This record gives sequence, structure tokens and C-alpha cells, in this order.
Amino acid sequence: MHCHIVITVVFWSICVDSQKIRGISLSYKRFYRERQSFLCIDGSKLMSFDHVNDDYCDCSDGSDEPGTAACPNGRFYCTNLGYRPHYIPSSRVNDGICDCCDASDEDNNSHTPCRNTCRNLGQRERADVQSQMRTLDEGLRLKQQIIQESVLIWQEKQAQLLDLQRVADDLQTQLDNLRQQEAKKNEEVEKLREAELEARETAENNQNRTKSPLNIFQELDSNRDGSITLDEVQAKLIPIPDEGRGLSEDEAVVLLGGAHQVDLSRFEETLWTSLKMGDRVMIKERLRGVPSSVAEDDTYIKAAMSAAEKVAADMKKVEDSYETVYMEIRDLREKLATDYGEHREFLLLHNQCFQLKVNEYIYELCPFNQVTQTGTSGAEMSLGKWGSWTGTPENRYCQMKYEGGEPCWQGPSRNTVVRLICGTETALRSVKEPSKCQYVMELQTPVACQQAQRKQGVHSEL
Ligand code: MAN
Repeated sequence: MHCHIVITVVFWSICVDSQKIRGISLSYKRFYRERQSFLCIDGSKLMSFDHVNDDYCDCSDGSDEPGTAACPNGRFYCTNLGYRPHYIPSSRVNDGICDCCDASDEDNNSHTPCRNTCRNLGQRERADVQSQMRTLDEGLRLKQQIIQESVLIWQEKQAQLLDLQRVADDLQTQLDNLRQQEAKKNEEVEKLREAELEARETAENNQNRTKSPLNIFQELDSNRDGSITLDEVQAKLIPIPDEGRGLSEDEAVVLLGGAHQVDLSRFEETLWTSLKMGDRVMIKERLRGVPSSVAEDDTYIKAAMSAAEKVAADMKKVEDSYETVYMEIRDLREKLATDYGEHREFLLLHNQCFQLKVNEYIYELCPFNQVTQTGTSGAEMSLGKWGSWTGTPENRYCQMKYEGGEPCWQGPSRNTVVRLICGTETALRSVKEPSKCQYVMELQTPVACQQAQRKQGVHSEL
């Protein structure tokens, strides 16, 4: 009998105690050990222990009411055995909504029948963590392969750069030689032209000298009216050295001493002097009668000119090849100077593009290059060009920034932050625009998997 009474008292006192100190964590239990009195945790007030969880707020820090909604700043501890313990604001206690998965925030008097779902939640979360760990393991394995591949590609690119530099040097030498040849050929053509001109002038002078001014006057006076007109001058004479074209009216007027027609005596004072000296003008007919040595010179000139043209054409070809090689070298150098991560593991992402359709837009990310957004009209909008790595101090390679895109209407340029998340495939997983013209993308890739994530995963395991 005595024994029965003792057991009943102990059981009752445990029930009372546990009910009174609802909503506190194990580490706070020591503040609520049943005594005659309770001291607020901030030390502000001492009171009888009956005041704990009596649904009246006595302590300014809310510590006397951990299990009721009485204190506005109080907090309730959900023990959530089998899942994650956490605090909720005590205003949510007995409010008819189940907040703790162990149902502890709604007491038996509450009308809400709360079920304990912690076990299920815990199982689901453990399964999730395990699946994440499997993904991480696979991702890390793939990353290792990618690193090995990147090393090879890097070496290949270095060798390619050396080859291209050699080709560029060779082309440069060819260009130098061709430039010298071109200068020589042009000089030759120039010399031949001068010689030809001289020969023409001499021949013309000789021919004019053998004829009297009267002979020439009669030759030019086509209608035999005793005067030479501008028309007759233009019909019979051609300019030196520009024999290909005719004389202009102004030139004819100058040759006739400013007159529009001249008689024999005026002819002798004006046009005859020019013809005699082979100065500026010659009789068209004489062109056919130019001596053979001069005609031969013309053939030489043509040959020299075509040789010069060939050199110029060769040079153009070499210059074009040099330009192509130079651009390849520039691109390659730019690539080799890019930060592709600690082990150059991001190298393979360069030259790849990833797309995702979100609402009416198709977003495209081309790592280390640019981000674009294409609307239904097909118009492409730049959301930024490759800027830099902007991750955390521990891992700067977990985030990229693309800047200087199309300006936003009445705002700054569009820009994009790309968060890299670990996965077994490389793909664009989400695109958001949390504020106008500022985009956030998630790119999943094995390259983003980190050994350190294993520790985080283990720690989050329940
Ligand atoms: C376009 C898109 C949107 C952006 C607006 C801003 O419609 O680029 O993403 O919010 O312009 O005017």
C-alpha cells in the first residue's frame, strides 16, 4: 500500500512537471527544475514556480511562459523527436495550427487534432540526404574524369598556340619578302614609264622638227579654211603623258594662247611652240608612228606591271592568312588566360551553351561568354557578358557574374548571377528575375561538386 502511494505521487509529479515546462529544450531544463520559486532567465524577476506556464506573462524575456502564447517575445521549443528540433514564436502555441511535427504546440485542449509526423519527415529527409550523397559521389567521380580531360585539352591548346605562333612567324617572313619584292617591282615599272615617256617625247620632237610650221598647220586645219579652231585641236591632238584621254576644251584654249581659233602666224606663236617641244601635247596620228623601241618599252612596262600585280595578289593572300592566324592566336591566348578553376575543371564548359525555357523566354547561358534571353518575337536580348567569379571566400568557383547586358528601360544594364550546383549532369536548372533586369540562374554540373559538401550532408543527416 505504502509502495503504491509513493509510485502514484512520483508519477503525478512527473506529469505535472512535464506539463508545466512544455516548450523548452534540454539545455534550458536546468532553469525550470522544480523549486519553490522561478527566476526569469534574464534575472529580472523572481516568482513562485506556479507562475511558469500559467498563461500569464511575468518575465520581460518571456521565459516564464515557454509553453503558452502569453508572452509576445516568447518562443516554444518543438522537440520533434525523429526529425529536426526547432523553435517557433510562442504566439503559435495552441493557435489551432499544427506547427511542430511532434504535435507538441497544440495541447490536448486544443480543437486541432495534431498527428506526430516526425518519423515520416525524418525518414523522407534521411532518404533525401542519402540520395544527395549518392549524387555527390557520382558527381565527384565525374568531376575527376573531367579534370583529367581538362589537363589534356589544356596541353593540346598550349601546343596549338605554339604551332600557330610558328605559322604566324613564317607568314610574317613571307610578308617581309613580298613587301621587298613589291617595292622593287614598283620601282621597275616607274623606271620603265619614265624611259618610255622620254622616248615618246624624243620621237615626237624629231618628227615635228622635220616638218615646217606650215605643214603642221595644214595638217591640223582639216577644213582648210586658214584657221585652226578648238574643235580641230581637240580632234587631232592628245595630251602628254596622258595619251589615253582626249584634250578638254579648256586645255585646247590654253594651247591656242587663250583664243578659240588661230591663223598661221598666231599658230606659230602658240600651239606650234608646244608641238615642237613635245610639251603637254602631240598629234594623235603620231602615236601610231612611235618607233619600235618605244613600243617595246610598253611591252616591258606591261610585263613589269603584271609581275607587280602578281606580287600584290600574293601579298594579299599571305596577309589574309596572317589575319586569320592572328585572330586564332588572340582567341586562344584569351582562353588560356581565363580562370577555369583550381584544376581548370571548368575549361570544358567554355564553347558550350545551355538553354532553358521559362514562361515566354528562352534563356541561354554560354559559360565564359554571354547570357541571352530570346522572346517569342525572336529578338535576342543580352543579359550580360562574362565578368568574373563571385563565389564565397571558401569557394569562389560556386558563382559566376555576367555583366553589361542590354540596358533596362529607365534602369541599369541587365546582369546575371549564375549559381553552380552539384549534379551528375550539366544543365541549366532554373532562371529567375528576382528584381527587374537582374537575373539569377542555377547551372547544375558535376564540376560544382565539392568534397566539403559530403561533410555538410553528413551533418544534416538526422
Ligand atoms: C523585357 C525582359 C524582362 C524585363 C523587362 C524589363 O521584357 O528582358 O525580363 O523584366 O524587359 O523592362
